[in-house]
Parts: sequence; C-alpha cells; structure tokens
Amino acid sequence: MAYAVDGKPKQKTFTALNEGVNSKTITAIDLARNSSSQLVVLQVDTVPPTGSLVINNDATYATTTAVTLNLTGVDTTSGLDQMRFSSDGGMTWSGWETFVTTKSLTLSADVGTKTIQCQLKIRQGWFLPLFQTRSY
Ligand SMILES: [Ca+2]
Repeated sequence: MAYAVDGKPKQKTFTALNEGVNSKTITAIDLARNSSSQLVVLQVDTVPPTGSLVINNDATYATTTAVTLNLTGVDTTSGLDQMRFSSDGGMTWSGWETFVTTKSLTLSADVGTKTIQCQLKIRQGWFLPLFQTRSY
C-alpha cells in the first residue's frame, strides 16, 4: 500500500491477507503524540473465475454463420464483470461487454474449423480464457 507522510511517499507491505475483504486501521502518531487513524479496505482475489462455453448446444457442425453461445461463469470473491470474444485465434477481440449467459455471434463466411475464444473479466481485472472449436 502506498501513502504519504508530509508529502513524502511511503510504502507498507501487508502479509497474510485473507481472500476477500481485509480491513486495516492505519494510525499515525506525531512527536507531540497527536494521533489520526484511517480505515483502509483491501480486496484480495487470488482465485481466477471459472466458467464454460458451449456453441450451438454442442452441435458438431454449425450450418449458418450465426451461432449461439451458452456461457457460465462464477467468481465468488469479486463477481464476474465483463466478457469478450475472438474467432480468429485471439488476433482481434470484440469489445468488453457485460457478462450474460446467452450470446449471439456471427462467424466469418469461409468454410472450415472455427475456434471461438471467450475471456471473462472480474471486477478486479483477472482474466479467464475459455476456448471451444466447432467445424463450419
Ligand atoms: Ca476470484
């Protein structure tokens, strides 16, 4: 944690923090024994989210470029925030959008095996990559 005393930058390292919310009270005491306290809340999230991705209810082939994705995702500490998709091996990604369990996606029109990648983001910024491949 970074802070300043009389404008001078300082740093304090906390160890053995618990998963989830940690509350610490920082007390500063000057030479005249005047004190001031500040409550600091630190959120720790070391467990990545879990999730799954299913394309067209697990059909072996997609017969149109429009596919439906069914998604699950859980993050018990921070909660899921957003998702995004790539269908070109991760070269380009859709914009981040609010996580939902059903998503429509349009694939490129060329025939072949497509891989849809999904990334889930929690409120603290962790990513979970999910992959599924389907022939088209
Ligand atoms: Ca987590």
